[in-house]
Amino acid sequence: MADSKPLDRIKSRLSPEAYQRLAAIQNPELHAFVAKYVEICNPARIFVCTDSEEDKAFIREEAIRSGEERPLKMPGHTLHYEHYDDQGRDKEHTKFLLPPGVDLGPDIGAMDKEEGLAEIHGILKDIMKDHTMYILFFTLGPTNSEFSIPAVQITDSPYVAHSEHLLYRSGYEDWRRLGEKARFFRFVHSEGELDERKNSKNLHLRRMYIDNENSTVYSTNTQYGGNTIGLKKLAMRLAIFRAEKEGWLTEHMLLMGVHGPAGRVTYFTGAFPSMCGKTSTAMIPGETILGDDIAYLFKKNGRVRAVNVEKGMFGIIEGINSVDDVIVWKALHSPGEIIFSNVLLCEDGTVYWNGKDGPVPERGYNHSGEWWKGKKDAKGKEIPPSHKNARFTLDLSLLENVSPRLHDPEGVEPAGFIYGGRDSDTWMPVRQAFDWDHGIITMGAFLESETTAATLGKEGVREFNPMSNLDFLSVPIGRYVGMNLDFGKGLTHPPAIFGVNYFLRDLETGKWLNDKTDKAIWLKWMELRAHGDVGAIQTPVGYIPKYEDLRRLFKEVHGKEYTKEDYVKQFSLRVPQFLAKTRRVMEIYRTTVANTPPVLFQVAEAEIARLEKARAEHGDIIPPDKFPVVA
Ligand code: OXD
Ligand code: MN
Repeated sequence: MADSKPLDRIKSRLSPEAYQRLAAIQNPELHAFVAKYVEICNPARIFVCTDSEEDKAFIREEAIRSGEERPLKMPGHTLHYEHYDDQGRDKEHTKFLLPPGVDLGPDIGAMDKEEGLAEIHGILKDIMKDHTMYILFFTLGPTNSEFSIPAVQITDSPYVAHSEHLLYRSGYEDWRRLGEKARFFRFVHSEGELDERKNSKNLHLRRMYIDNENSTVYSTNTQYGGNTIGLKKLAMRLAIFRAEKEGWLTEHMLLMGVHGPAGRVTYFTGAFPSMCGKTSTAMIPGETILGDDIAYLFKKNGRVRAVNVEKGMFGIIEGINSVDDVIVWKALHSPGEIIFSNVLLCEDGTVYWNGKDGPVPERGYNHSGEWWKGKKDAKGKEIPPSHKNARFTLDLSLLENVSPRLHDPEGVEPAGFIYGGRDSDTWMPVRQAFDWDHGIITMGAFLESETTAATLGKEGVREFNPMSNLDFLSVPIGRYVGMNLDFGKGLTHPPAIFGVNYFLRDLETGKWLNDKTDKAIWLKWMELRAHGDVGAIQTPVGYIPKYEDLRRLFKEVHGKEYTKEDYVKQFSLRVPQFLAKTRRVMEIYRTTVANTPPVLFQVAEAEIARLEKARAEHGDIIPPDKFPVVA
């Protein structure tokens, strides 16, 4: 920017306090950015937020005063709605703005940068003329940590600002400390014009445009968190881009402590596509949570360090009940700051969501307006009480299983990485890779999952989703797989890699083969394996548990009898399915992915050869006892 004093350009629009707050951060690039978007968006008022409780309270009050949230009976609880057609991530209109000559491949939405910038700046012009602009400062990752990234969010939605206070660490003081050194991410969001229900109404102008080179993301005419909360899925794309340049990883991963024998706590990360068990795994009773969505992974002195980018949870509420989700259930029924979105408001002032304990109410109010049992939408489809992608937003400190290491600036060292998708017919419930490359390739890079309501579009379609991260990739897939493979090099203590599947069905009856709570057992087994405390069975696709170890764990953890019959059904190797999957995904890498590391094909071919050999010896479906036990 030619102007050396950008703050002075907008001084007349700022209160003395707001001016002072911006000036106290000595970062000319920040000042130029803020001035530019004040001039373009032309807000009616500007609020610059610090880390103080008073400022956070102001944002909360604004959310209610504006009508974007309404208070519920329980102290601290509020309710928010989005437009009926604005209930998930809009993949179609989420695009990278690419300079000429840059290509991210056919799976990643992109457009010409100049064209995209012109379009988005046109949309942003005067968009805040009736709104307050909130300017917020955060750190992605713990404050005062070498692993964290500073971020600034401009938004005119107090709901978005409020959500970010629950989900991210306030970073105004960190920004002041860093001054010019802050290599920051920046986000500009406007919900645009609102209808009488305070919902974005110009959905035809819903856009999420990502400019990697300038670490900037624009989001317009939408309110759904996955499209608007800049620090969540939008920042993730910027972080992947930066991570590639610097040799670290940004992953769609939970982070948790699994409690082993004699008080041992072992840390795990876990990558699952949206709505495939990531949050419920991180919330398993008896274990501790550090995060349920996004982790940064670094190498330091030959070891992996992991931090949760967030400090809160934007969780899916559907199906949460008092039996399966004891800890969240308790938090959702206690006073504390929680935003519920797109659930049913009942006549008695409480909320109801699909799958909650108790009878379905006869009527109420939800994302479709007045609601009654049997109500249909414009397409004739019955509207459930709450949206399938309805959410709750809270600070992890409201959960009794929060880890004391959550804010550790050094992060934690994971002993295992877990990859899992929604797979009805192939993967067994849990298995361990032979080594780093085998795990990254056959469990991470070959992950497929059936689509869910977290994104707009058809559900239940099997999709290729490497590391559960496809929706957020900002570098071409082949290079991203390469980053993951390279990350393992030079590690003195590489994490063990596991693949899990909570969604396996019986081949004949189509029935689920596992209970929701079985995942607690797989975690305990992985914890023991990460320390070499139990042996395993070596199959062509990795190590699987021995029956007696699982039987003991089921008994100890759930007091449950685990039968050999169940074990054999769950852990038999389904050779035709594994072969088909391996070939299907190899074909994708061969035909649509540029620069796939050659080792991917070698490892997959070797797996195919092992599968073919096993089939020749034992047939299509091979029970575990046909394979050798190893230490
Ligand atoms: C999320 C998602 O909200 O992945 O975490 O959609
Ligand atoms: Mn997610």
